[in-house]
Formats: sequence, C-alpha cells, structure tokens
Amino acid sequence: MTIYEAGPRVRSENQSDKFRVLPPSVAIDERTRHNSMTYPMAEYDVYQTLDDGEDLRISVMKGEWNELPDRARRFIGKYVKLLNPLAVYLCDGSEDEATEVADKLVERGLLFPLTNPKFENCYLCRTDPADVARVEGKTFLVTNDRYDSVPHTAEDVVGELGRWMSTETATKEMLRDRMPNSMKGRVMYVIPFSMGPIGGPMSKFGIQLTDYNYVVLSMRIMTRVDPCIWKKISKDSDFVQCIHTIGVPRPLPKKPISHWPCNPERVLVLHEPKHKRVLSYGSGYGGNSLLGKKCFALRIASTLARDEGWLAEHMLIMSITNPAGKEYFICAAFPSACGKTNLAMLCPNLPGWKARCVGDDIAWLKFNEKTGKLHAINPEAGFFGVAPGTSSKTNPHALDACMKNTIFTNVGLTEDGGIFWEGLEDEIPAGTKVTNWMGEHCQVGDGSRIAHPNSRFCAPAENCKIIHDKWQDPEGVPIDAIIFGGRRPRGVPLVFEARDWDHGVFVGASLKSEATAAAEHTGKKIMHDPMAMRPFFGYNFGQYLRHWLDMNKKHPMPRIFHVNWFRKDINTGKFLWPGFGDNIRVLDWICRRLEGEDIAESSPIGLIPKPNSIDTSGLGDIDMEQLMSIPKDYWKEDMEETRMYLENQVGIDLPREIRKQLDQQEDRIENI
Ligand code: OXD
Ligand code: MN
Repeated sequence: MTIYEAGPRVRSENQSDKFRVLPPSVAIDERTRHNSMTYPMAEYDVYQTLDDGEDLRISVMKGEWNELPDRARRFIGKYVKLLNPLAVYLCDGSEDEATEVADKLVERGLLFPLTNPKFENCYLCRTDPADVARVEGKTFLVTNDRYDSVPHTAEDVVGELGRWMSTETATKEMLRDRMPNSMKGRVMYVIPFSMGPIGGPMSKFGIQLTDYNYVVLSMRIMTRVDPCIWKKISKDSDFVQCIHTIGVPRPLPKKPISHWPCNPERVLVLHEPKHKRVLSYGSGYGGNSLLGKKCFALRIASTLARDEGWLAEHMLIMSITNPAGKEYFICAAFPSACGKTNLAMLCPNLPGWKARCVGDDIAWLKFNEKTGKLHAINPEAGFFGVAPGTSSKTNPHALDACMKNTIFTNVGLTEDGGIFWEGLEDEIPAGTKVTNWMGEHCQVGDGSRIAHPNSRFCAPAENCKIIHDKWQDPEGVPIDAIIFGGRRPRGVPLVFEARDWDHGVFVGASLKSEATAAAEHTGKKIMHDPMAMRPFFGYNFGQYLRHWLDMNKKHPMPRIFHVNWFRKDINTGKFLWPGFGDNIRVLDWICRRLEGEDIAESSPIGLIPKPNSIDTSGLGDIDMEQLMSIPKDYWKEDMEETRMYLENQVGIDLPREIRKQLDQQEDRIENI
C-alpha cells in the first residue's frame, strides 16, 4: 500500500508557476477510507494566490482549475486553507458525474439502488436518526446590528422570528472553533449552480462547497448545476457563497450511524446577508445542507429582494385554467408540510378545469414593467417533498414524478426493492415485508412507524407530468392572486378574501398553523408562522412587513386570499372539507372574484363567499355553514393572542399600517 503525504500547502519558493499544473501530491490514505473504496488520485496540483497574498497548493481531483474565474478560485482557495480537504472536485453537473458519485455512495452503503423495475435510477438513503430535519434552534442570521436581523421584542420575551448572532461570535463559533480542518481527509466538492433559469433576469448564481457527496447528488436535482456558470460569474455576475461541511474529518472518531456521518451536537447554520454567504456545519440533511434552498433562496434572497425591490417567498406557484380556457397564475404560502406540493400538483375535481405546476416551495416575485404585473419564478429545479401522506389519491403527479432519477431519504424499503411510507397502504398491501427508515425489519400494517414523518423525495421538476411549459421562463409567470393558508382545525373559514393589500399583508402576518415535522418541533400545537416564513426570514420581520406594504405603493399588486382546508367538525373531529382535488372549487371561487363576480360579502375578517357561491355539486353533505362560520369568541381570543404575539415579537418594528389593521379587525369582531 502506498501512502503519499500531502505536499506543503503554502509555497515559499518562486512565484512563477502560479498557474502551472503540478503533479499530484495527494493520494488517499487507504486507512482513511470506508470499505476500501477506490478513489482516483488527485489529477494535478496548482498554486492559488489567496486574498492575503499567500500561495496555496491545491490538489484538484477533477475539473479545470485554470478555467475558473479568478474570484471563484480565490473563494475556493480561502476555504481550502480553512477546511483543509484532501483535494478539490469541480462538479460539472453531468450524468456521468452523478453516476460516479452515486456508485461511490452505493459502495459505501449510504445509498441503496431501488431494484424494483417500476423505478428507474432511484435510490434510497437513511440518515443518522439524529439528523432528520432542519434545526431552527441552530440557525442564525449574522449582522453587526442585532436589529437588522430580528425585531425588537418586548422585554423578557424570547424572539421567535429569527435568531441573531454577532459577527464576533459567529467568527469564533464557526471560523475558529468548528470549520478549521473539518474537511480533513475528505474531498471538497465545488458546485456551481443557478437559482432560476441560468442567466435569467430574475436568477442568481451560487457556489456551494461541500464535503458530502449526497449533497452533490441532491443539489444537482434541486438546482441547475452547470459549468457554464463559471463564465457568467467571471463576466458580470456575483455569486452567493455557500460553504457546507458535515464536520466529520477523517480519521473518524466512531463509525457513522447508518453510514451517515454528521455532527449533530455541533450543528450551526449561519447566514451573512452582507457578504452573501452561508456557512453550514454538522448536518447533511435537507435545508441544513442543500444550501440553495432555504438558506439562499429564502434567507439570503429575501434580503437581496428587499434591497433590489422584489420578494423571495415560501410559496408554490401554479396555474389553473377554467373551462372557458382562461388561465390564472397563483402563488400560495403555506407553512412547511401543509400541502404546498399537493396543491401545486392539483388534480381538479371540477369538470373542464386544468391545473399546472410551476413550483412547489419557493417563489421569487418581481414586478414586470412589460406586463404591468408581479411575475414569479421558481428558483428551484426539483421537488424536495415530504413523502408521508403522498399517494395516488392525494397527489398522483408527485408519486409519478418520483419514479425516475429520484433520491428518497428515510422512507421504508419493501422486500421487492420499492419504497413505502405512511399513506401508501392502499397501494402496498398489509403484510408486505419492509425495512423501516432505521434499517429494522417490519411489515406494512404491523402498527410500527415505517417512514420518518419528515422523510423526503428529491425528484427533478421536469419529471412532473403537469409541469407548466413556462416553468423555466426566465421572465417568470404573471401572478393573479396570492393565497395564504395553514392547518387550522378550529374557527377559520374555508376561504376569505383580504379587504385590500394592507389587510392582506396583515392576514399574512397573522398566519398560524399546527406544528409539523419539517423542523424539530413536536406536538400539534398551533404556532404562529407569519407569511409561512417564520423559519426563513433573512432580516428583521418588522422591516419585512414594511417592504411588503411598500410594494403596493410602487406597483399594482395581486389580490390576497386566505384558505383553510383543515377545519374540523367540532362534534365529530372529522375534516369538514374533502380537500385535495376538491380545492379547485375554492380556486374557482377565487378566480370568479378576480373576474369581479358579486359572490362575496363582508365579514369581520375579510370577504367571505356568499351562500351557495362555492360549487359543491356532487360532494354530498358538506356542512358549509360550519365551514364558513366565524365564531365571535374564537376570533376575539384569536385577535387578542395575535396582538400579543405581534406586540411581543415585533414591538416597535411593527409597521403602523399593521397596528391599524389589528385595531380595525378587533372593532369589527367586537361588532359581530
Ligand atoms: C421544506 C420545508 O423542506 O419547508 O420545504 O421545511
Ligand atoms: Mn418549504
């Protein structure tokens, strides 16, 4: 066995061979490998001059270092010095690359190819049970001034609308205590990616550095990874710096659980809007590690959006076409795991209607001078959907989209090489042998939990049969309505329309929902989730509301609605509304409102449907009266609680327009 020693990283002798390609100084030490895999040796070494003038020797395993733009080389070089990886691997996003990386992960035991012939090029992955969701408690915004990140809360109140860390603490915690040498013995993958169609006027570039090849495969699905981005970055575009490490240098202190190395005790996810930089340590899962998603496309992008006059929101984008052939584009903001993917891929239960999906999780919205409307793009290229509950009844299009080129994480594996999660009981018979998300043997229907509640499918958007022709339109699609919603078992009617833009912003600011499994929360308590963005604000929520309110002063904005598919009968506890494909009936009402139909009447909380104005034909017995009722006691309490929340959480940063809306709504409720 040959063990090569890494050459000195810092060069002391002559400077002239800066761009000379040198023979490789690195091979992987056999003892640091899992399962004695064969990694290729580094192809060549280069010297890179860093911002501090130092020349650093870098081993390149794949890709043409000298073709990278200077600022990208300096950026990568800076983190090679800090993180000290074995070598650098410049990703090109190609099929071959994905196959090579996936094969390595299969060899290592992290990925299992699905052998069932129904699936094409699909894999299952299981994580360490300590790394299964976004970790909101360890996610921070880093700014010099605390109140650039979070609002002024009332005294003794713990802020819930973002977490702030000072620049000094962040530097110490991340750059001094965690990151140095954290990629030791590992390969640093360099991923050039675009959020939004490459080169589009609403799109933005990023470069992610990661030591986790599962992340490479997932980023390739969720974003547009393409080496042409290097050229664009070199010319005129900036990029968001995304630095991710699982924080497990080699040699490993202990064998990773489920072959999923991570460092859950030390997880830290930092965002520095000023530097357009995300630093993530310790977790390989979802929003903690696929930095293009929540970290870039929501937290960093929302600050860019404020500065540049647009919006970055936690919203699906869809189109619906009525039987007369008129198409409407809608954005809808629901908290995590409240059915955004299901609505985005709706199968309408009313004859003649057609629905198309543009995006299922994030929308970037910008006013378009040509059309005079707010336009939206989906910055992502894939779906990272919550698996449990997805079935051919609830979302056949999502299920179908998962049949090829998909990575499943923490779902069950059936004995015939397919997948199982809660919700698929009608498609996979009871008694089928399965390995659950923790690798234990069990059977469908034996009462045990098979998939983790936050288990996911990561599938390319192009797989979706109802993806809209314009989903990649760089100019986006023109938005006709914005919808807010949450899981509200009590008191909140099926649908209402905001009185005007300011009232709509207030409705969004007051958004609440039952807690879900997408983050570390447990239980079913009703939580505030303003604008469905509570975990994703990139700056002070008071200023965020100010920005929303001001949008309407500059340009005409779409009408705003609120929906609740989840109201329960107070006597039986059963859902009052069938939901899913029947939600088209509510969207139909919304579209008719957009056309100016006189089908709404004023209520204390907004404009509600006039009796019989929602098409319930063929639904049988629906208790519309209960579904649409606005119980005074409930709403009085709700408003008091909302006032308290906004006063406590947003304090002096709460815009006066929102205070006015609170006062007015309280008065209207008092007069019920
Ligand atoms: C998501 C989330 O993963 O909202 O989309 O948590
Ligand atoms: Mn989401």
